[in-house]
Amino acid sequence: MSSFDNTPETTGDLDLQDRQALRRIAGLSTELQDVTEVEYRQLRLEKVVLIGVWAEGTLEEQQRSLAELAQLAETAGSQVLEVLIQRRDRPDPATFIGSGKLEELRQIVLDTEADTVVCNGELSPSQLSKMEKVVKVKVIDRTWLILDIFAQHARSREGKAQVSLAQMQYMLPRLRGWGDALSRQSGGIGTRGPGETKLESDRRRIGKSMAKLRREIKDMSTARQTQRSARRRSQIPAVAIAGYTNAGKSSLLNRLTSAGVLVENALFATLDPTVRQAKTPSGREFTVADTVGFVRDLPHQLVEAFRSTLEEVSASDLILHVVDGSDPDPEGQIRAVRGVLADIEATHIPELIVINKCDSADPEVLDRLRLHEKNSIAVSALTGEHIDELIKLVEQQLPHPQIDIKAVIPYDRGELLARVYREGQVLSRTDTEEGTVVIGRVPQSLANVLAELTA
Ligand SMILES: Nc1nc2c(ncn2[C@@H]2O[C@H](COP(=O)(O)OP(=O)(O)OP(=O)(O)O)[C@@H](O)[C@H]2O)c(=O)[nH]1
Ligand SMILES: [Mg+2]
Repeated sequence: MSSFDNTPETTGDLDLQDRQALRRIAGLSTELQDVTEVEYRQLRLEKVVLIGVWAEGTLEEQQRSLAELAQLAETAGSQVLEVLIQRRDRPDPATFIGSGKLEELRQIVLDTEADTVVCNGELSPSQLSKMEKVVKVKVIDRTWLILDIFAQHARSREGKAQVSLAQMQYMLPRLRGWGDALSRQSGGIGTRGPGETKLESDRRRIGKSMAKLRREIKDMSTARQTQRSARRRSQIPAVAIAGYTNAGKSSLLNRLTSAGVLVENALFATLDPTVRQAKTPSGREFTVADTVGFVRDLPHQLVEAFRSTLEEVSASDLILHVVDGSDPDPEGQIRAVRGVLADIEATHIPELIVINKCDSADPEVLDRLRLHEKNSIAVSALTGEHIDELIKLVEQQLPHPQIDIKAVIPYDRGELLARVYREGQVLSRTDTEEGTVVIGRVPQSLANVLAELTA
């Protein structure tokens, strides 16, 4: 009997062991060698065994967490062969799972012919290398797995640079472990003397590459910043779509603006931000941005590296926080997303919870969510259900123009009247002999222009 707590009874309902059901994507691998000469550990994730330590929470939570790890592994292009949980008070500081269990893991790796073990957590370099010494195949952690998916999905120059930066940040403190593993592979060369020298030069090289990447990312984000400040000057409100990965953010952008952006049943399909123009039914302009999805314990290296991209969220006027209502743990999604929003200093921005996938969600779950989240609405980006109501809510919650005005706009200044409609709120309008008398509220910049007419 295996002393792992993963007898079929405990994980059977996870469906993870049903190998036939798992998708296999061949030929995907990290392609970042052009960015730096640093030797990346090539991740040709193919046949993997997942392992988690169940230290806290319920078994159900642990199973969900491993189910998500399996989804991440599949997204990275691997085939999940086996999922194991070890019950422990806490992960072993030396070897993650107990050292006795490592031998069992080795046996499972041999039996299944796995080539990689993925640990559910972020492991220290020494934990990883100690595990590798026993199981004798590559051992990676959840953080590196997510970084690998980002590397595969990065399309734009900016996205690629951001991912490289995050990967280097992850690697920098781990170079020693890496060096050991490499020298072990190359046949027992002493890890001290020459190893230290290589370590020093690797560190220096990575440090330099990181500085270069930071500069590049800064330059590349300038264009977007310029656009953003132009919008800000003209006071066009910015709405940002944020939320858990695969919640339906891109689908919602498409619904709201017919943007035609990529929608995929995959984690982290979107990495690059898309900003589109939209209009409220009464004609007020605003922009909507779709950007990278979040996940539980999103690697902090990624949050750091994607900071300029995430400014689409942290510099917005209203956040549409999309949550997948059909997920087994939507509240957990909301918590995880709010954690990242706090990291990027976006908690002061008004937040409207958009409970998506109402077409396939359990009505009781929808009721529960609506009860706890007062400012929320259940919609379906897929069928379009309740999207009109959502747009009305967005209109109500866009920042209101500040200045009360009463202006007489001459008939030959029609463009000004159009701006009042576009940028502000018209409360009343009367056509008189001198022109159109408008009472309303507008942003300061427009109020200044109108002041001359009012005088
Ligand atoms: N049933 C249902 N499925 C939906 C709905 N909205 C989106 N989906 C599906 O959910 C999956 C993810 O949709 P996306 O719009 O790509 O999700 P995303 O949040 O942009 O995902 P990432 O960019 O990967 O973080 C796709 O398979 C969509 O077809 C919905 O309202 N109902
Ligand atoms: Mg998307």
